[in-house]
Amino acid sequence: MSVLAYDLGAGSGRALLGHLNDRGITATEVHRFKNEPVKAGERMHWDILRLHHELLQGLQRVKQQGEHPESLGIDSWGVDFGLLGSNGELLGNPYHYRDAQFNGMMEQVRKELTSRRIFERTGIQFLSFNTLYQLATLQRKGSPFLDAADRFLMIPDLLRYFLTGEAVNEFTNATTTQLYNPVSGLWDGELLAHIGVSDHMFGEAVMPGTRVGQLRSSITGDLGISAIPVIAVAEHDTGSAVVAVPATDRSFAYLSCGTWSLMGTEIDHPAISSESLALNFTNEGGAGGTFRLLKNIMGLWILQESMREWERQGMGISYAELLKQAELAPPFASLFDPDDDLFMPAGDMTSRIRQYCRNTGQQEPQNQGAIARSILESLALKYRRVLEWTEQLSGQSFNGLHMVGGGIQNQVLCQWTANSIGKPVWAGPAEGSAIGNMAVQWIASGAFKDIWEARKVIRDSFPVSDYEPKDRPIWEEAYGRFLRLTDSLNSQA
Ligand code: LFR
Repeated sequence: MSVLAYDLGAGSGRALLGHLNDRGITATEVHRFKNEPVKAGERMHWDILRLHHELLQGLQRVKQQGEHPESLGIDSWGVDFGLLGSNGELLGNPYHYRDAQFNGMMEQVRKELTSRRIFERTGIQFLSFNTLYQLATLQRKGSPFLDAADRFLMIPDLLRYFLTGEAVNEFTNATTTQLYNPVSGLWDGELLAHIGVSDHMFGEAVMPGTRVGQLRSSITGDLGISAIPVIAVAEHDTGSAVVAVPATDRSFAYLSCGTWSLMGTEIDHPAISSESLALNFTNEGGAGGTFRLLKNIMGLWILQESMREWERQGMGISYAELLKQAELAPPFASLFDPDDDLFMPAGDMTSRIRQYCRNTGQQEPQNQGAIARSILESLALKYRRVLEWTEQLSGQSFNGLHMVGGGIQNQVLCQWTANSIGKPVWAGPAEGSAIGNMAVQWIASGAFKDIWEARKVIRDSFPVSDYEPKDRPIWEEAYGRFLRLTDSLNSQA
Protein backbone atom coordinates (compact mmCIF):
# COMPACT_ATOMS: atom_id res chain seq x y z
CA MET A 1 0.00 0.00 0.00
CA SER A 2 2.23 2.80 -1.17
CA VAL A 3 1.38 6.49 -1.34
CA LEU A 4 3.34 9.47 -2.59
CA ALA A 5 3.77 12.61 -0.47
CA TYR A 6 5.09 15.89 -1.79
CA ASP A 7 6.24 18.27 0.93
CA LEU A 8 7.38 21.74 -0.13
CA GLY A 9 9.38 23.52 2.53
CA ALA A 10 11.42 26.73 2.59
CA GLY A 11 14.55 25.88 0.64
CA SER A 12 13.69 22.44 -0.62
CA GLY A 13 10.86 20.23 -1.78
CA ARG A 14 10.75 16.46 -1.46
CA ALA A 15 8.80 13.55 -2.86
CA LEU A 16 8.60 10.61 -0.45
CA LEU A 17 7.15 7.21 -1.11
CA GLY A 18 5.46 5.70 1.88
CA HIS A 19 4.88 1.98 2.29
CA LEU A 20 2.57 0.54 4.90
CA ASN A 21 2.44 -3.10 5.91
CA ASP A 22 2.02 -5.06 9.17
CA ARG A 23 5.53 -4.11 10.26
CA GLY A 24 4.69 -0.41 9.99
CA ILE A 25 5.58 2.50 7.75
CA THR A 26 8.72 3.11 5.75
CA ALA A 27 9.29 6.45 4.04
CA THR A 28 11.81 6.76 1.21
CA GLU A 29 12.84 9.94 -0.50
CA VAL A 30 12.53 9.53 -4.28
CA HIS A 31 13.17 13.10 -5.36
CA ARG A 32 14.54 16.25 -3.74
CA PHE A 33 14.60 19.64 -5.41
CA LYS A 34 15.15 23.29 -4.65
CA ASN A 35 12.28 25.52 -3.63
CA GLU A 36 13.84 28.94 -3.74
CA PRO A 37 11.87 32.15 -4.12
CA VAL A 38 12.77 34.20 -7.17
CA LYS A 39 13.21 37.94 -6.92
CA ALA A 40 12.18 39.77 -10.10
CA GLY A 41 12.37 43.55 -9.85
CA GLU A 42 11.15 44.39 -6.37
CA ARG A 43 8.86 41.39 -6.13
CA MET A 44 9.51 38.02 -4.54
CA HIS A 45 7.79 35.09 -6.23
CA TRP A 46 7.24 31.37 -6.02
CA ASP A 47 8.96 29.52 -8.87
CA ILE A 48 5.66 27.73 -9.38
CA LEU A 49 6.07 26.25 -12.85
CA ARG A 50 9.48 24.83 -11.92
CA LEU A 51 7.83 23.20 -8.91
CA HIS A 52 5.14 21.69 -11.11
CA HIS A 53 7.94 20.37 -13.30
CA GLU A 54 9.65 18.87 -10.23
CA LEU A 55 6.43 17.14 -9.16
CA LEU A 56 6.35 15.51 -12.60
CA GLN A 57 10.02 14.54 -12.22
CA GLY A 58 9.04 12.88 -8.95
CA LEU A 59 6.43 10.81 -10.78
CA GLN A 60 9.05 9.83 -13.33
CA ARG A 61 11.38 8.60 -10.56
CA VAL A 62 8.54 6.64 -8.98
CA LYS A 63 7.88 4.95 -12.31
CA GLN A 64 11.59 4.16 -12.75
CA GLN A 65 11.51 2.41 -9.39
CA GLY A 66 8.66 0.24 -10.62
CA GLU A 67 6.24 1.71 -8.08
CA HIS A 68 2.65 2.68 -8.60
CA PRO A 69 1.32 4.59 -5.58
CA GLU A 70 -2.35 4.27 -4.75
CA SER A 71 -2.68 8.01 -4.29
CA LEU A 72 -0.67 11.20 -3.88
CA GLY A 73 -0.93 14.37 -1.81
CA ILE A 74 0.82 17.74 -1.55
CA ASP A 75 1.53 19.96 1.47
CA SER A 76 3.30 23.26 1.84
CA TRP A 77 3.36 26.37 4.00
CA GLY A 78 0.17 28.38 4.38
CA VAL A 79 -1.03 31.85 3.35
CA ASP A 80 0.33 32.00 -0.24
CA PHE A 81 -1.91 31.62 -3.26
CA GLY A 82 -2.36 31.88 -7.03
CA LEU A 83 -5.26 33.28 -9.05
CA LEU A 84 -6.79 31.71 -12.15
CA GLY A 85 -8.38 33.74 -14.94
CA SER A 86 -11.67 32.85 -16.64
CA ASN A 87 -9.74 30.69 -19.12
CA GLY A 88 -8.50 28.52 -16.24
CA GLU A 89 -4.92 29.74 -16.57
CA LEU A 90 -2.70 31.09 -13.82
CA LEU A 91 -2.55 34.91 -13.64
CA GLY A 92 0.97 36.13 -12.90
CA ASN A 93 3.42 34.39 -10.59
CA PRO A 94 2.28 33.84 -7.00
CA TYR A 95 3.98 36.11 -4.47
CA HIS A 96 6.05 34.81 -1.59
CA TYR A 97 4.80 35.91 1.83
CA ARG A 98 8.14 37.54 2.71
CA ASP A 99 7.70 40.04 -0.15
CA ALA A 100 8.06 43.55 1.30
CA GLN A 101 5.01 44.88 -0.58
CA PHE A 102 2.75 43.50 2.18
CA ASN A 103 4.48 45.43 4.98
CA GLY A 104 2.25 47.70 7.00
CA MET A 105 -1.10 46.47 5.65
CA MET A 106 -1.94 44.40 8.72
CA GLU A 107 -1.74 47.45 10.99
CA GLN A 108 -4.02 49.38 8.66
CA VAL A 109 -6.68 46.67 8.31
CA ARG A 110 -6.64 45.99 12.07
CA LYS A 111 -7.27 49.66 12.69
CA GLU A 112 -10.18 49.73 10.25
CA LEU A 113 -11.89 46.53 11.37
CA THR A 114 -10.50 46.13 14.90
CA SER A 115 -8.49 43.11 15.92
CA ARG A 116 -11.39 41.70 17.88
CA ARG A 117 -13.72 41.60 14.88
CA ILE A 118 -11.13 39.88 12.68
CA PHE A 119 -10.24 37.39 15.41
CA GLU A 120 -13.85 36.61 16.33
CA ARG A 121 -14.61 35.75 12.73
CA THR A 122 -11.51 33.63 12.04
CA GLY A 123 -9.70 32.65 15.26
CA ILE A 124 -6.42 33.21 13.45
CA GLN A 125 -3.35 34.91 14.91
CA PHE A 126 -2.14 38.21 13.53
CA LEU A 127 0.80 37.68 11.20
CA SER A 128 1.64 40.51 8.84
CA PHE A 129 1.73 38.20 5.83
CA ASN A 130 -1.67 36.49 6.24
CA THR A 131 -3.59 36.19 2.96
CA LEU A 132 -6.08 38.76 4.24
CA TYR A 133 -3.36 41.42 4.18
CA GLN A 134 -1.78 40.14 0.95
CA LEU A 135 -5.12 40.46 -0.85
CA ALA A 136 -5.84 43.85 0.73
CA THR A 137 -2.46 45.05 -0.55
CA LEU A 138 -3.14 43.87 -4.10
CA GLN A 139 -6.61 45.42 -4.07
CA ARG A 140 -5.42 48.78 -2.77
CA LYS A 141 -2.54 48.90 -5.23
CA GLY A 142 -5.02 48.25 -8.04
CA SER A 143 -3.47 44.94 -9.08
CA PRO A 144 -4.91 43.95 -12.48
CA PHE A 145 -4.77 40.30 -11.43
CA LEU A 146 -7.56 40.70 -8.91
CA ASP A 147 -9.94 42.19 -11.47
CA ALA A 148 -9.24 39.33 -13.84
CA ALA A 149 -9.36 36.59 -11.21
CA ASP A 150 -11.97 33.89 -11.40
CA ARG A 151 -10.57 31.38 -8.88
CA PHE A 152 -8.44 31.70 -5.77
CA LEU A 153 -6.24 28.68 -4.98
CA MET A 154 -3.69 28.19 -2.22
CA ILE A 155 -0.31 26.87 -3.44
CA PRO A 156 -1.02 23.14 -2.88
CA ASP A 157 -4.53 23.66 -4.36
CA LEU A 158 -2.85 25.20 -7.39
CA LEU A 159 -0.27 22.45 -7.85
CA ARG A 160 -3.02 19.87 -7.38
CA TYR A 161 -5.03 21.74 -10.03
CA PHE A 162 -2.11 21.56 -12.46
CA LEU A 163 -2.02 17.80 -11.88
CA THR A 164 -5.76 17.09 -12.05
CA GLY A 165 -7.58 19.97 -13.72
CA GLU A 166 -9.86 20.26 -10.65
CA ALA A 167 -9.85 23.64 -8.89
CA VAL A 168 -10.74 22.91 -5.27
CA ASN A 169 -9.87 24.67 -1.99
CA GLU A 170 -8.71 22.61 0.99
CA PHE A 171 -9.75 23.33 4.57
CA THR A 172 -6.52 23.39 6.64
CA ASN A 173 -4.83 25.80 4.29
CA ALA A 174 -8.00 27.86 3.90
CA THR A 175 -7.92 28.58 7.64
CA THR A 176 -4.41 30.09 7.40
CA THR A 177 -5.72 32.92 5.20
CA GLN A 178 -7.49 34.67 8.14
CA LEU A 179 -10.46 34.89 5.77
CA TYR A 180 -12.17 31.63 6.69
CA ASN A 181 -14.71 31.35 9.46
CA PRO A 182 -14.17 28.02 11.26
CA VAL A 183 -17.50 28.24 13.06
CA SER A 184 -19.68 28.71 9.97
CA GLY A 185 -17.33 26.66 7.80
CA LEU A 186 -17.44 29.37 5.14
CA TRP A 187 -15.17 32.03 3.70
CA ASP A 188 -15.99 35.20 5.58
CA GLY A 189 -18.07 37.48 3.36
CA GLU A 190 -17.73 40.47 5.68
CA LEU A 191 -13.92 40.44 5.73
CA LEU A 192 -13.79 39.91 1.96
CA ALA A 193 -16.27 42.74 1.40
CA HIS A 194 -14.22 45.05 3.59
CA ILE A 195 -11.07 44.54 1.53
CA GLY A 196 -13.10 44.74 -1.69
CA VAL A 197 -12.38 41.21 -2.88
CA SER A 198 -15.20 39.29 -4.50
CA ASP A 199 -16.21 36.07 -2.78
CA HIS A 200 -17.12 34.36 -6.06
CA MET A 201 -13.57 33.09 -6.55
CA PHE A 202 -13.50 31.12 -3.29
CA GLY A 203 -14.87 27.59 -3.43
CA GLU A 204 -16.21 25.41 -0.65
CA ALA A 205 -13.22 24.05 1.27
CA VAL A 206 -13.00 20.25 1.29
CA MET A 207 -11.80 18.36 4.35
CA PRO A 208 -8.40 16.62 4.47
CA GLY A 209 -8.75 13.13 3.08
CA THR A 210 -11.09 14.12 0.24
CA ARG A 211 -10.26 12.61 -3.11
CA VAL A 212 -10.05 15.44 -5.62
CA GLY A 213 -9.66 13.96 -9.08
CA GLN A 214 -6.78 12.05 -10.54
CA LEU A 215 -3.76 12.76 -12.72
CA ARG A 216 -4.81 14.36 -16.01
CA SER A 217 -4.65 12.17 -19.05
CA SER A 218 -2.05 14.46 -20.65
CA ILE A 219 0.29 13.73 -17.71
CA THR A 220 -0.33 9.98 -17.58
CA GLY A 221 0.05 9.87 -21.37
CA ASP A 222 3.36 11.78 -21.35
CA LEU A 223 4.78 9.69 -18.53
CA GLY A 224 3.36 6.40 -19.71
CA ILE A 225 1.72 5.59 -16.38
CA SER A 226 -1.84 4.85 -15.36
CA ALA A 227 -3.95 7.36 -13.47
CA ILE A 228 -3.24 8.05 -9.79
CA PRO A 229 -5.97 9.46 -7.51
CA VAL A 230 -5.06 12.77 -5.89
CA ILE A 231 -6.06 13.40 -2.27
CA ALA A 232 -6.43 16.78 -0.65
CA VAL A 233 -4.39 15.95 2.49
CA ALA A 234 -3.87 18.37 5.40
CA GLU A 235 -2.25 20.60 2.80
CA HIS A 236 -0.98 23.11 5.34
CA ASP A 237 2.41 21.62 6.26
CA THR A 238 1.91 22.32 9.97
CA GLY A 239 -1.43 20.49 9.80
CA SER A 240 0.33 17.48 8.31
CA ALA A 241 3.20 17.69 10.82
CA VAL A 242 0.83 17.57 13.79
CA VAL A 243 -0.91 14.46 12.40
CA ALA A 244 2.52 12.80 12.62
CA VAL A 245 3.12 13.65 16.31
CA PRO A 246 3.52 10.20 17.90
CA ALA A 247 1.53 11.10 21.01
CA THR A 248 -0.11 8.51 23.25
CA ASP A 249 -1.90 10.95 25.49
CA ARG A 250 -4.89 12.85 24.07
CA SER A 251 -3.61 15.97 25.77
CA PHE A 252 -0.19 16.73 24.34
CA ALA A 253 2.02 19.67 23.43
CA TYR A 254 4.02 19.81 20.22
CA LEU A 255 6.65 21.90 18.55
CA SER A 256 6.85 21.57 14.79
CA CYS A 257 10.41 22.63 14.28
CA GLY A 258 11.71 23.85 10.94
CA THR A 259 12.16 27.26 9.39
CA TRP A 260 9.30 28.25 11.69
CA SER A 261 8.71 26.88 15.18
CA LEU A 262 5.04 26.18 15.72
CA MET A 263 4.13 25.37 19.28
CA GLY A 264 0.78 24.45 20.77
CA THR A 265 -1.75 21.73 21.43
CA GLU A 266 -4.53 19.98 19.57
CA ILE A 267 -8.14 20.84 20.39
CA ASP A 268 -11.61 19.88 19.10
CA HIS A 269 -13.13 23.34 18.75
CA PRO A 270 -11.54 26.71 18.04
CA ALA A 271 -10.66 28.55 21.28
CA ILE A 272 -11.67 32.05 20.30
CA SER A 273 -11.47 34.20 23.43
CA SER A 274 -10.07 37.51 24.60
CA GLU A 275 -7.17 35.58 26.19
CA SER A 276 -6.17 33.82 22.96
CA LEU A 277 -6.49 37.15 21.15
CA ALA A 278 -4.34 38.91 23.73
CA LEU A 279 -1.61 36.27 23.50
CA ASN A 280 -1.94 36.18 19.70
CA PHE A 281 -2.59 32.45 19.50
CA THR A 282 -4.20 30.87 16.48
CA ASN A 283 -6.81 28.19 15.80
CA GLU A 284 -5.74 26.63 12.56
CA GLY A 285 -7.79 23.84 11.05
CA GLY A 286 -6.39 20.31 11.22
CA ALA A 287 -7.16 16.83 9.97
CA GLY A 288 -9.93 14.70 11.46
CA GLY A 289 -12.00 17.62 12.80
CA THR A 290 -9.17 18.96 14.99
CA PHE A 291 -7.83 22.48 15.46
CA ARG A 292 -4.38 23.63 16.46
CA LEU A 293 -4.24 26.12 19.29
CA LEU A 294 -0.73 27.34 18.60
CA LYS A 295 1.60 30.25 18.22
CA ASN A 296 4.21 30.93 15.55
CA ILE A 297 7.75 31.44 16.81
CA MET A 298 10.32 32.80 14.35
CA GLY A 299 12.28 29.54 14.49
CA LEU A 300 15.44 28.35 12.81
CA TRP A 301 14.93 30.95 10.08
CA ILE A 302 17.25 33.27 12.01
CA LEU A 303 20.02 30.67 12.08
CA GLN A 304 19.43 29.61 8.46
CA GLU A 305 19.58 33.24 7.29
CA SER A 306 22.77 33.81 9.31
CA MET A 307 24.36 30.82 7.62
CA ARG A 308 23.31 32.07 4.18
CA GLU A 309 24.75 35.47 5.04
CA TRP A 310 28.10 33.95 6.04
CA GLU A 311 28.07 31.88 2.86
CA ARG A 312 27.65 35.07 0.78
CA GLN A 313 30.55 36.65 2.66
CA GLY A 314 32.80 33.67 1.96
CA MET A 315 32.63 32.61 5.63
CA GLY A 316 30.45 29.55 5.08
CA ILE A 317 30.41 27.04 7.93
CA SER A 318 28.88 23.56 8.23
CA TYR A 319 25.93 23.02 10.54
CA ALA A 320 27.86 20.49 12.63
CA GLU A 321 30.85 22.82 13.08
CA LEU A 322 28.60 25.75 13.94
CA LEU A 323 26.83 23.77 16.66
CA LYS A 324 30.18 22.69 18.07
CA GLN A 325 31.29 26.33 18.29
CA ALA A 326 27.95 27.36 19.77
CA GLU A 327 28.45 24.91 22.62
CA LEU A 328 31.89 26.38 23.29
CA ALA A 329 30.67 30.01 23.37
CA PRO A 330 29.88 31.62 26.74
CA PRO A 331 26.31 30.88 27.93
CA PHE A 332 23.47 33.40 28.12
CA ALA A 333 25.61 36.37 27.08
CA SER A 334 23.22 37.81 24.50
CA LEU A 335 19.51 37.05 24.71
CA PHE A 336 16.82 38.42 22.43
CA ASP A 337 13.17 37.94 21.49
CA PRO A 338 13.25 35.87 18.29
CA ASP A 339 9.78 37.21 17.46
CA ASP A 340 10.86 40.81 17.26
CA ASP A 341 9.83 42.20 13.83
CA LEU A 342 13.52 42.90 13.21
CA PHE A 343 14.07 39.24 12.35
CA MET A 344 11.23 38.66 9.86
CA PRO A 345 12.82 39.87 6.60
CA ALA A 346 15.62 38.00 4.89
CA GLY A 347 19.13 39.43 5.21
CA ASP A 348 21.76 40.49 7.68
CA MET A 349 20.75 38.73 10.90
CA THR A 350 24.15 39.21 12.53
CA SER A 351 23.97 42.98 12.59
CA ARG A 352 20.32 42.90 13.73
CA ILE A 353 21.15 40.62 16.67
CA ARG A 354 24.02 42.93 17.60
CA GLN A 355 21.79 45.96 17.31
CA TYR A 356 19.21 44.30 19.60
CA CYS A 357 21.93 43.53 22.15
CA ARG A 358 23.31 47.06 21.97
CA ASN A 359 19.84 48.53 22.53
CA THR A 360 19.28 46.30 25.55
CA GLY A 361 22.68 46.84 27.16
CA GLN A 362 23.95 43.32 26.51
CA GLN A 363 27.18 41.98 25.15
CA GLU A 364 27.23 41.86 21.34
CA PRO A 365 28.08 38.37 20.08
CA GLN A 366 31.40 38.56 18.27
CA ASN A 367 31.80 35.33 16.35
CA GLN A 368 29.73 32.67 14.62
CA GLY A 369 29.63 30.39 17.65
CA ALA A 370 28.43 33.20 19.92
CA ILE A 371 25.78 34.25 17.41
CA ALA A 372 24.50 30.70 16.99
CA ARG A 373 24.48 30.29 20.77
CA SER A 374 22.48 33.46 21.28
CA ILE A 375 19.93 32.35 18.64
CA LEU A 376 19.48 28.83 20.05
CA GLU A 377 19.30 29.92 23.68
CA SER A 378 16.82 32.67 22.84
CA LEU A 379 14.65 30.19 20.92
CA ALA A 380 14.74 27.66 23.76
CA LEU A 381 13.74 30.38 26.26
CA LYS A 382 10.93 31.57 24.01
CA TYR A 383 9.69 27.97 23.77
CA ARG A 384 9.25 27.94 27.53
CA ARG A 385 7.29 31.20 27.39
CA VAL A 386 4.96 29.86 24.71
CA LEU A 387 4.55 26.46 26.39
CA GLU A 388 3.43 28.25 29.56
CA TRP A 389 0.95 30.29 27.54
CA THR A 390 -0.34 27.12 25.84
CA GLU A 391 -0.93 25.58 29.27
CA GLN A 392 -2.63 28.71 30.50
CA LEU A 393 -4.97 28.95 27.49
CA SER A 394 -5.84 25.27 27.27
CA GLY A 395 -6.09 24.74 31.02
CA GLN A 396 -3.80 21.72 30.72
CA SER A 397 -0.45 20.80 32.13
CA PHE A 398 1.87 18.83 29.86
CA ASN A 399 4.42 16.33 31.08
CA GLY A 400 6.76 16.81 28.12
CA LEU A 401 7.05 18.22 24.64
CA HIS A 402 6.91 16.39 21.30
CA MET A 403 9.22 17.88 18.70
CA VAL A 404 8.80 16.95 15.02
CA GLY A 405 10.30 18.28 11.79
CA GLY A 406 13.75 18.76 10.29
CA GLY A 407 14.82 21.06 13.15
CA ILE A 408 15.13 18.07 15.49
CA GLN A 409 18.37 17.13 13.74
CA ASN A 410 19.75 20.03 15.75
CA GLN A 411 20.42 18.04 18.93
CA VAL A 412 21.75 21.08 20.76
CA LEU A 413 18.42 22.82 20.31
CA CYS A 414 16.49 19.72 21.48
CA GLN A 415 18.65 19.44 24.63
CA TRP A 416 18.47 23.16 25.40
CA THR A 417 14.70 23.07 24.91
CA ALA A 418 14.41 20.31 27.52
CA ASN A 419 16.70 22.31 29.83
CA SER A 420 14.65 25.45 29.33
CA ILE A 421 11.17 23.97 29.80
CA GLY A 422 12.30 21.66 32.62
CA LYS A 423 10.47 18.71 31.06
CA PRO A 424 11.48 15.93 28.71
CA VAL A 425 11.56 16.48 24.97
CA TRP A 426 10.62 13.58 22.68
CA ALA A 427 12.07 14.26 19.24
CA GLY A 428 10.79 12.51 16.11
CA PRO A 429 9.91 11.97 13.38
CA ALA A 430 12.03 14.44 11.42
CA GLU A 431 9.94 14.13 8.25
CA GLY A 432 6.80 15.09 10.17
CA SER A 433 4.92 16.85 7.38
CA ALA A 434 5.55 14.17 4.75
CA ILE A 435 4.54 11.39 7.15
CA GLY A 436 1.38 13.24 8.22
CA ASN A 437 0.63 13.77 4.53
CA MET A 438 0.89 10.00 3.97
CA ALA A 439 -1.17 9.23 7.07
CA VAL A 440 -4.12 11.27 5.78
CA GLN A 441 -3.95 9.36 2.49
CA TRP A 442 -4.08 6.09 4.43
CA ILE A 443 -7.01 7.35 6.49
CA ALA A 444 -8.74 8.25 3.20
CA SER A 445 -8.22 4.73 1.84
CA GLY A 446 -9.43 3.12 5.07
CA ALA A 447 -6.02 1.63 5.93
CA PHE A 448 -6.13 3.62 9.18
CA LYS A 449 -9.30 4.18 11.15
CA ASP A 450 -8.35 7.67 12.28
CA ILE A 451 -5.48 9.96 13.32
CA TRP A 452 -4.97 8.06 16.57
CA GLU A 453 -4.42 4.77 14.83
CA ALA A 454 -2.01 6.55 12.45
CA ARG A 455 -0.11 8.03 15.42
CA LYS A 456 0.29 4.61 16.98
CA VAL A 457 1.79 3.14 13.82
CA ILE A 458 4.02 6.20 13.35
CA ARG A 459 5.27 5.78 16.93
CA ASP A 460 6.17 2.17 16.25
CA SER A 461 7.81 2.92 12.89
CA PHE A 462 10.14 5.88 13.48
CA PRO A 463 12.82 6.50 16.11
CA VAL A 464 12.06 9.03 18.83
CA SER A 465 14.98 10.48 20.86
CA ASP A 466 14.44 11.43 24.50
CA TYR A 467 16.12 14.47 26.04
CA GLU A 468 15.94 14.87 29.82
CA PRO A 469 16.28 18.37 31.30
CA LYS A 470 19.72 19.33 32.68
CA ASP A 471 21.41 22.41 34.20
CA ARG A 472 18.08 23.67 35.53
CA PRO A 473 19.29 26.45 37.89
CA ILE A 474 21.17 28.39 35.22
CA TRP A 475 18.29 28.03 32.75
CA GLU A 476 15.85 29.21 35.42
CA GLU A 477 17.98 32.28 36.06
CA ALA A 478 18.31 32.98 32.34
CA TYR A 479 14.54 32.67 31.91
CA GLY A 480 13.97 35.37 34.52
CA ARG A 481 16.35 37.64 32.63
CA PHE A 482 14.71 36.75 29.29
CA LEU A 483 11.28 37.66 30.66
CA ARG A 484 12.44 41.00 32.03
CA LEU A 485 14.11 41.79 28.75
CA THR A 486 11.22 40.85 26.49
CA ASP A 487 8.50 42.20 28.77
CA SER A 488 10.20 45.57 29.15
CA LEU A 489 10.51 45.80 25.37
CA ASN A 490 6.86 44.81 24.90
CA SER A 491 5.70 47.45 27.33
CA GLN A 492 7.64 50.07 25.38
CA ALA A 493 5.82 49.05 22.18
C1 LFR B 1 5.27 26.60 8.48
C2 LFR B 1 4.14 27.53 8.10
C3 LFR B 1 3.43 28.11 9.28
C4 LFR B 1 2.86 29.36 8.69
C5 LFR B 1 4.03 29.83 7.89
C6 LFR B 1 3.72 30.74 6.74
O1 LFR B 1 5.92 26.14 7.34
O2 LFR B 1 3.19 26.86 7.27
O3 LFR B 1 2.46 27.26 9.86
O4 LFR B 1 2.44 30.30 9.63
O5 LFR B 1 4.64 28.64 7.40
O6 LFR B 1 2.77 30.18 5.90
